[in-house]
Amino acid sequence: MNFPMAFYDKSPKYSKNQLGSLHYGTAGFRTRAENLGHVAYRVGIIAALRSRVRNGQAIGVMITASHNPEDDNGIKIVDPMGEMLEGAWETYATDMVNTPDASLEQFLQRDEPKKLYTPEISVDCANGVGALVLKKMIHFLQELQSSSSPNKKSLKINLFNDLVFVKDVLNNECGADFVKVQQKIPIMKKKDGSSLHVIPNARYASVDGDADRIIYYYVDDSGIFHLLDGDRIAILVAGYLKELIKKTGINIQVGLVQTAYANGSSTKYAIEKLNIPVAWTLTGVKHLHHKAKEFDIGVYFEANGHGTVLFNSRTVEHLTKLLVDERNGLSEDQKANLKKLLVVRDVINETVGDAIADLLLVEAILYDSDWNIQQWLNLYDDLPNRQLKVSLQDCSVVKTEGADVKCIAPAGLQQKINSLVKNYPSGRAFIRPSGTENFVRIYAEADSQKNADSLAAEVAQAVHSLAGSVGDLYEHPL
Ligand code: NG1
Ligand code: ZN
Repeated sequence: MNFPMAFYDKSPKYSKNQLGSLHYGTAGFRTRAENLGHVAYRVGIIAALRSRVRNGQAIGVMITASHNPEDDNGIKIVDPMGEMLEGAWETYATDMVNTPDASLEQFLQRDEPKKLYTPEISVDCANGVGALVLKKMIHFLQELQSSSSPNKKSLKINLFNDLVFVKDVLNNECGADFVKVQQKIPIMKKKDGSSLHVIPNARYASVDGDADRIIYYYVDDSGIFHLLDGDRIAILVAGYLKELIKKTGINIQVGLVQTAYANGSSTKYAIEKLNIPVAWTLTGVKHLHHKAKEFDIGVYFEANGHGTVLFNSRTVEHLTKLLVDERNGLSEDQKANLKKLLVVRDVINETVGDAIADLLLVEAILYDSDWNIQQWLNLYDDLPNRQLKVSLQDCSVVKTEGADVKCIAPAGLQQKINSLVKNYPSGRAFIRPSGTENFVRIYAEADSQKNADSLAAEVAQAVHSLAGSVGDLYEHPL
């Protein structure tokens, strides 16, 4: 017997009324309460199936008249994080509820909607050392797969750009920095030199040459490239942790640390939607790392994909003690979530700069949430942005303060930037001398790509004329 059939009950008390069809909408199934009997029974089945797909997490069923008269009612299904049911399941629910009694048995033999998460990812190794470690990991995962049940699929990792011992290919048109800054897919070479074709909607990640940064991306059905950078990883991780903590019922604070390069939409999402405090520091992971220690759990990622999660030692001690304390008063559900929280700490590498640990954490979160990459992207829309770099005679003439957002020298430059930014809706721009290259970096964001490009070019022009530039007006990074 398949799983849905375990809930099949022919008894007449669940029989369907014949009053036309119902549709699963925003309020779930809505109609007069007296007609919802069979719906309540079938929604129970759907919730059980959904729970199985979400790896046994609790699914909510809400019955409410909301603001309507008492006899008008609705039944709604709620996902583990309080989210609304997603599209494929709404259709499945509608179909099940409208199936005549005589065909219900047959309907339940059908497959319920598939999981959204697929345990497969392709990784661009930037032809760097990450490929060597990832190969070992692939071997380990294959062993794990052969020793576990065939129903449990361990993560399949496909590598490309893994020519570790070939000259002149490291970070060349590939790797995390290339993809982040150019906002396009890298070249995709296999070992034998042949090129791979990008698979629409499949999950890709790029690490950089020394595998301390990682970013994700995919190409949709229309061939449009979508980037999920360090800010997105930070939001995914912080949101997941926040939800786990809520489910444990324990009072722990998660904080996010960002730099001025963080996309404005990610900051807004963290503060307004996740209700997480955000601290800003100077660019460079040492600054972020230091700041992250101030939170019980500090999540930090630079937009370029460099980051990690830090668990304060007092917090870890507190959580570990709670878990073993038999009189902790926690329910089984709270304990399970507490264990998950500690597992996150095991997966992540608290020493910054481990793109592979970051990859495992992202995959674990997507798996546990049953999200595909599109759902992750749908959390918020990035503000279009542009980075440029300007070559100066002497970069040290440019001085900034306040987490790089204010330029205090040369005189008049910040005022000029302010006056340019004002002309662009959602505009923001800043400059800072690079700590790793002899350039001044320009960052601009605005409501459209055209505006972000134009604002960045105007700021570059201002730097050029006020700070003593040599060479071209500006260059695109790389
Ligand atoms: P500089 O060159 O100082 O911008 C770059 C990155 C930093 C950091 C360091 C070290 C950007 C804009 N800057 O520094 O975030 O990762 O390299 O790798 O990505
Ligand atoms: Zn690196």
